[in-house]
Amino acid sequence: MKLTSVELLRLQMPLVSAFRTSFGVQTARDVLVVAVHTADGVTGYGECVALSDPVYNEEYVESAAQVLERYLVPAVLACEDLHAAWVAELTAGFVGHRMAKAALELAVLDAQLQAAGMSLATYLGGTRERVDVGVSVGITDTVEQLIETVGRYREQGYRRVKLKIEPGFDVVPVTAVRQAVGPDLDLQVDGNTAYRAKDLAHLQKLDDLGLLLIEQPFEHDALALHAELARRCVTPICLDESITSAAATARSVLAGACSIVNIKAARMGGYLEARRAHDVAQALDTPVWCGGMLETGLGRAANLALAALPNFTLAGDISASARYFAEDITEPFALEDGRISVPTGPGLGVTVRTDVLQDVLTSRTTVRI
Ligand code: SMG
Ligand code: MG
Repeated sequence: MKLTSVELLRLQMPLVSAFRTSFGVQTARDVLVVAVHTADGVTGYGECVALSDPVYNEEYVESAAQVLERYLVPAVLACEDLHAAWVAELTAGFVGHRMAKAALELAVLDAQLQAAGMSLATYLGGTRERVDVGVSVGITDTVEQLIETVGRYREQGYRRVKLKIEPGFDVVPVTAVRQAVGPDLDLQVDGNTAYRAKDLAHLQKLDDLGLLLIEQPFEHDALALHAELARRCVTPICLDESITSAAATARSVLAGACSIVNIKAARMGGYLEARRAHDVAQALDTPVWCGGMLETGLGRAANLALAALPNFTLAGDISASARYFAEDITEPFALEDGRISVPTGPGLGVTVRTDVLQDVLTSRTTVRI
């Protein structure tokens, strides 16, 4: 495969409701989409999930756009016989910027699989037609609002709910939700690195609430601290921000820092590395689930394909399109009895709605050799 040009599209997409985490509030997504054009006339898409600011990890949308334009895209455009599996190698000389690399790799993978007539789920080794999904609920001003929001999502059919927590908004609201919903709803919490060693004893109080897991309370490199919490709790510890590669997956599990892994392909440089992380976790008898970054239908399609792999045994943060956007840039994904269908068409298996894209497009940069 030979690429003739690569476009970097910037989209401004308002969220249907504000999403507050321990690191900030998201009210809209400033999305970067990579579109690769091949000499054979195929266009492949990859969504870059970096946030507007470097608050989840060190990347942000401007940094991703810049490193793609200046370094990553030229490295790939120069290749006369490109294959998705080579994108990581061709860009390995540029340190970090995994979300930017993942978006480029996904666009190449989409083009390659469209040309081959194969779906991403089939290529990755997916074994399910529909996957269990959950919903991630942001921090609210009051406990009443939180209970009301959880109740609304439950009515929509979500059977697994993740509650965002932060110091000052944890044991009390989560206990109140557990009392309101009863023991049957699968509940989990996510601290997004907001806690420190002094909070160990306080976090242990979450252990009585029948949670599925406690996600990333401590900083990304605090493996020993997560291992200490794991020793003190019956509730499994799950890592998100720490999992930057398949090797980090093995390191974290073997250190006893987690017994469940949140797999986000973009955080580890792409869907091919995510598949390796899935395989490593499976070899270590560690279940995984698919994380989310408030993706559009493009990233959501790829996440559904990934979540079809056999060791994705827990519901992912892959909610219906309507939970995020009034209008998505692809056909929307709907919830069917707590699940979403995995796309079956070639590549990502979704179509970009050019009319919606035009409405939300804020800039377009074309990179040629
Ligand atoms: O895509 O439904 C979604 C959001 C899931 O909570 C979610 N993601 O730490 O797991 C996480 C967060 C990171 C993104 S917050 C803007
Ligand atoms: Mg998380």
